[in-house]
Amino acid sequence: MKVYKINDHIMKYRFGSPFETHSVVMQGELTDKGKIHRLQVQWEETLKINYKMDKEDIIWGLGESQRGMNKRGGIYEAYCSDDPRHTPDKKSLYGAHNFIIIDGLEFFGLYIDFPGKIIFDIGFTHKDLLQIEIEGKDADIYIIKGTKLYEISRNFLELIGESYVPPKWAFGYQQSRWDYLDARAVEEIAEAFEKHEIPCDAIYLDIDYMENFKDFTIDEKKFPQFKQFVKKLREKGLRLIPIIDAGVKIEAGYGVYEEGVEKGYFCIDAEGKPFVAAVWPGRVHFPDFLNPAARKWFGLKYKVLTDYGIEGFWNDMNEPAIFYTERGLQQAIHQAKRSENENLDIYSFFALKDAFINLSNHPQDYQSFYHQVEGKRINHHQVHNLYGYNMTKAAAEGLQAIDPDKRFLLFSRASYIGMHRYAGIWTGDNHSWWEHILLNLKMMPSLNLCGFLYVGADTGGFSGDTNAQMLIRWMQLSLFAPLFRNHSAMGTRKQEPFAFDEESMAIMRRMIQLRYEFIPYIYAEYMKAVFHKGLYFAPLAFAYEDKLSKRVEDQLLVGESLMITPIYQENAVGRTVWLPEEMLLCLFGPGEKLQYSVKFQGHHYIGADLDVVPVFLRKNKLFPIGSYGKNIEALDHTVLRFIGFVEDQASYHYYDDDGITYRYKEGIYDEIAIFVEKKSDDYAIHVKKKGSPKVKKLLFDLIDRRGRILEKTILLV
Ligand code: MIG
Repeated sequence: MKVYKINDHIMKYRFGSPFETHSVVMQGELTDKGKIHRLQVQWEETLKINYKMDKEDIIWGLGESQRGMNKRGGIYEAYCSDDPRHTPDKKSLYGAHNFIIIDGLEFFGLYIDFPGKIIFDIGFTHKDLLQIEIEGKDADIYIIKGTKLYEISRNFLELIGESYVPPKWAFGYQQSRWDYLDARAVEEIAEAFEKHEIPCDAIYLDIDYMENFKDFTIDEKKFPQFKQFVKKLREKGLRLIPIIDAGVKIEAGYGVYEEGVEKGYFCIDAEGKPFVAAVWPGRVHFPDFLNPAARKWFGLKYKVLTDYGIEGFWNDMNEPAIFYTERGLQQAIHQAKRSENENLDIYSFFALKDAFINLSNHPQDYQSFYHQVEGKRINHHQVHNLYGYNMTKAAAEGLQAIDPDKRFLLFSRASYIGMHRYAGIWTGDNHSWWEHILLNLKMMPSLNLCGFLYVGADTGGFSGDTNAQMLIRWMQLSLFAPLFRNHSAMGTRKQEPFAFDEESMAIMRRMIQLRYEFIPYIYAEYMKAVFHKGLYFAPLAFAYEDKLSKRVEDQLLVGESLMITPIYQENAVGRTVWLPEEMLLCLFGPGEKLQYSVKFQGHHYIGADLDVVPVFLRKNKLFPIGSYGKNIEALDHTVLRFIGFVEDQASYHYYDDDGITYRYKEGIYDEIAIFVEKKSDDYAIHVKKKGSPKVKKLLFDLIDRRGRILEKTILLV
C-alpha cells in the first residue's frame, strides 16, 4: 500500500496498481505515513474493508441506489445495470457511485475508486458491520475528513472536480415520450403546448427518429427535411433532444459501423474480432470508449446532429445493456429443444423459463469481451463501470470540439463518479408508482453528494400507467429538480399534461408555471452549488444537527433558502412535516396571491390540496421569484420578488449569466448581493450589483416572526 496526502483533509491509500479512471482531479504527494486508521483492511484475493458501526451511525451516499438517504440496513452492488424494475430488493441501478459518509461516533467520507464490482454491505448481514468487498486487488481508497457534513461533501467535491453546467434552457420543463414516431407526432405535441399555453423548452426524440436504430442517422421517411424541422420547432421556442445509444448496428454500408471495424474502434472478443451483442437494432458492436482514439471518433459523430441544429442529447443503454448474445441465445434455444417432449416439472420448467429471462445483461457476456488500453487487453467486466461514463465523456469532448464556447445539454443513463464533470444523469426506467416519487426524492441528495447536480427522474414514471393525481404530485417534487422531464414508455398511458381532464391540466399548467417562476432561484442555487462545491439538494442533516432532523427521509433542503415536503401518498390532502426550526410556510397554488404562515419548530400537519405546493422558507433567508413565460428565453426578469423571513438579518446572492456560453468562467456574469436587516418595525435593505443584471426592480415581501408582512421596493440603478 502506498499513502498519498492530497491535502489537509484527504488521504489516498493505493493498493496494487489501479486502473486510471480519471474520477478525481487532485494528485497529492507520496508520504510514508502508513495505515488507514479507523478501517480494517484485508488485502488478499480481493480487497475487503470492514468497519464496526456505532448504534447511532448514519451512512450517507452511494448516489443512484435504492432504499433510504441513510443507507444503513441495505446491501448494494456497484455494477452499472440496466434493470427496468426498480423494486426495493434491487442491489444496483444504472450508476456506480462509490462514495459514502460515515456520520456518527467517527466522522469521515470514504471513496473507493475502482472500476469493477464492489459490494457494500451496510449493516445488512450484520446490523453493526459495514463490510465492503472490492472484486479485485487494485484500488484507490480515499478518506475525506471535515468537521461538518457540509465540509466533508465539499472536500470530496473538490477532489472530484467541478460539476457539469447545462445551458439555462435545460432548466425549463421538458416533454418526452418513447412514442413520438414521426415529425407530425412531434409537431402535434408542440402545438398542444402552444394551444394550452403550457410553458415548455424541449421535446425529446427517442429511438424512432433513427433509421433502423442506427446512431447518427435520421429516418428521412418519418422525419423529412430534418434541418428545417429542427428550425421550425426552434422558432416555436422548442429544442429537440435526440437519444444516442451505445450499440452500433452491424450493417454493411453503414458508415459508423464500417469505420469502426476498419479502425479497430470496437470492443473485441477473445479471438480479437469485434464483439457481437444484440440490442435495439439486432446485432451491434460496442465502441471501445476506453480507447481515446475511439472516443474522439465517436464524439465527433455528434456533429451529424449538431449540423442539423441540435443542441442537446441523452445517452442511453450505456451500461452497456445487452439484450442477448449469440452464446446465450444458442444455449436457451438448445434448452428449449431439449425440453420439447419433456414433462416439465417445477425444476425443469423454471430452468427453461430462466434460460430466456436471464438472456439479458448476463454476467458471462460482460466477461467475454475486451477493451484495448495502451496496447493492453482488458476484460470488460473489470472496468464495467467506466463504460457509460466514457461514452458520455466522448460526447462531451466531441461537442466541445464542435463548438467550444457553447453549452450543450447532455445527460446519460449509466455513470461513474468523474462523469459528473461532463454531463448530468436521469435515473432511468422508473415506474408510475407512488413509491417511486419517494425513491426519487431520496436519490436526489445522494446523487448531489457524488457530484451529479444536473439530475432528475422520469416525472410521472416511465413504465406503467400514471393517473393525473400521481403526475401532479410528482411534478410538485420535480419542479425543483434541475432536470424536470416528463417521460414515459411506449404502450403506457399518455402522460403529457394535456392527456388528462381539463381540471388536472389546469393544475399541471400551474405547476409548470411555478417552475418557471422559480427559475431565478433554481438557476442561482444550481450555479452556486457548482462554484462552491455545495449541494443543490441536501438532506436536512446537512444544515440541522439535531437527532430528529438527521433521520428525516422525506423532506429536502433545496439550495440555501428552502425546504420542501412533497406529498407522495395517493389521495392525501396534506402530510406531517418536521420543522427543525421556525420557518415560513408559503403555499403556492392556483392564484397569484401567496399565503404565508409562520410555523414553530416541531411536528406539524400541513394541509395541501392537489393544486397546492407547500414550500418552507428557512429563517433569515430570502427566496427570489420571477414571472413565468412560455420558455426560459421568454422569461422577463426586470422585476423580481423576494420573499424574506427575517428575524434579524438575511442575505442572498442572486446570480445570472448569459445561459448559453462558458463566459461565466471568465467572470462574465451578473450578481446582486442583497442584505436585509430588521430594525424594530422596519427593514433596511442594501443591494450591490456586479455585471449588468437584467433585474431593475426588486420587490420585497418581508415577513417577521409574528407573521406581519411588510412590502418594500428597491430600484436597481
Ligand atoms: O430499454 O429508447 O431508459 O428512457 O425511452 C428501453 C427507449 C430503451 C431505455 C431508456 C428509456 C427509453 C428507452 N430505452
